[in-house]
Amino acid sequence: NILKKHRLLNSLETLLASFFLSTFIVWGQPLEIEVRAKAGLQFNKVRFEAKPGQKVVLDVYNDDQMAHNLVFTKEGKRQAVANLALTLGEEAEAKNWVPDTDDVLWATPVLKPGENHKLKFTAPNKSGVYPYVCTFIGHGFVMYGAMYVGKDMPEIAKDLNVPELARTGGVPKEEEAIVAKGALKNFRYRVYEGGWDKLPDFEKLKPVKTGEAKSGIADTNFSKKRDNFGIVMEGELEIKKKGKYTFNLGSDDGSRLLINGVPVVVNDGIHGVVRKSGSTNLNAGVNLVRIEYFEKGGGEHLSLDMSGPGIKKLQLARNTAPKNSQKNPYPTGNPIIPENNEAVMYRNFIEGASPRGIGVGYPEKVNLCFDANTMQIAILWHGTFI
Ligand SMILES: [Cu+2]
Repeated sequence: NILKKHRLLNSLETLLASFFLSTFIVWGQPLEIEVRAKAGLQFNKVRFEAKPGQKVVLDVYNDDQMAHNLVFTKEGKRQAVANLALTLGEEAEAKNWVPDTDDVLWATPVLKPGENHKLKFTAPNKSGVYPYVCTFIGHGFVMYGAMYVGKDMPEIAKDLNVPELARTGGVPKEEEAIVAKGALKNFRYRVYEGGWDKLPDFEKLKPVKTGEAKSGIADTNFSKKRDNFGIVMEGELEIKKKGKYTFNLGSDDGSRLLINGVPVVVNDGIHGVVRKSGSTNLNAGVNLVRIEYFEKGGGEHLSLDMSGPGIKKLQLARNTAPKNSQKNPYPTGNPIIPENNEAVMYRNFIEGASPRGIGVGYPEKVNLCFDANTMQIAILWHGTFI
């Protein structure tokens, strides 16, 4: 009996010690939280807890193919801020879709596909539920979450501070999330100059510029010249699940993808945009990715994405023409890019919109109704199309 009591006291002591220790750690260090914007207008993390006055580092990644931001608002102001963002009009882009109001607490810039931003702030001293929302063109209707400060989170199925999809279990699970942080780690590039008709042996040439890119995303803009150049980009891809992975490589002109030194996709020669794909088995752990690219004259393009166990479509290149080309590579007026033109249109009376409503359903189960009278998005919802 005495022994039992002693054991009980011991475990109680351990419990108390770990409690004080964890409390100390929580107060002493900033809270680091990762939030990723996913396809289908969702944040992978829709809620988290913080202590009043705690320092928070929110690591925001955009894994999607369209732009997003993340804006914290005062309590109960999520919808008001999201609606106000829609009235920004021409100023929207310059203001990162963040409206001028005291209701906004902290905000990231608009993040393009593959971009990352660390948002640092101190949680309010006042306990409460502080919403966060993407205010980029109409996403605010469905793309949001909440920070619980000094407050317990209710059961998720009953939490009205998270989107309906999250309440019903539709949020992508963590293990389904993209593996590599900001795509490729230790990402380095070397830029070469020369007019080739196919990929040269870059190892025998001297680069005109070398550098490291924190974005971890392949980009033809590493070169200042727009013609007669080549780029070699190398980075580490962390794979969580062993298995077969497929890579799609598109380029104008030639390109080549090597993984662990072995060519997986060869798309060489002078041509317009040509896409080729290849598959390879990868082991869990760090794999070395090397992208070789060259452009002689005319248009230029480089795109690369991968899919495989737990990865739906991870973008490893910017998929864009360079900054100084005429076309804006990112959506500015259109909230959703239909993949493979699979969007479904519905043109009839839609409840909640004027008779001139146009309904569009997208493959990611995101639907919107555009009101042609007011030239605005009238409704945006997740789930089944009309
Ligand atoms: Cu968004």
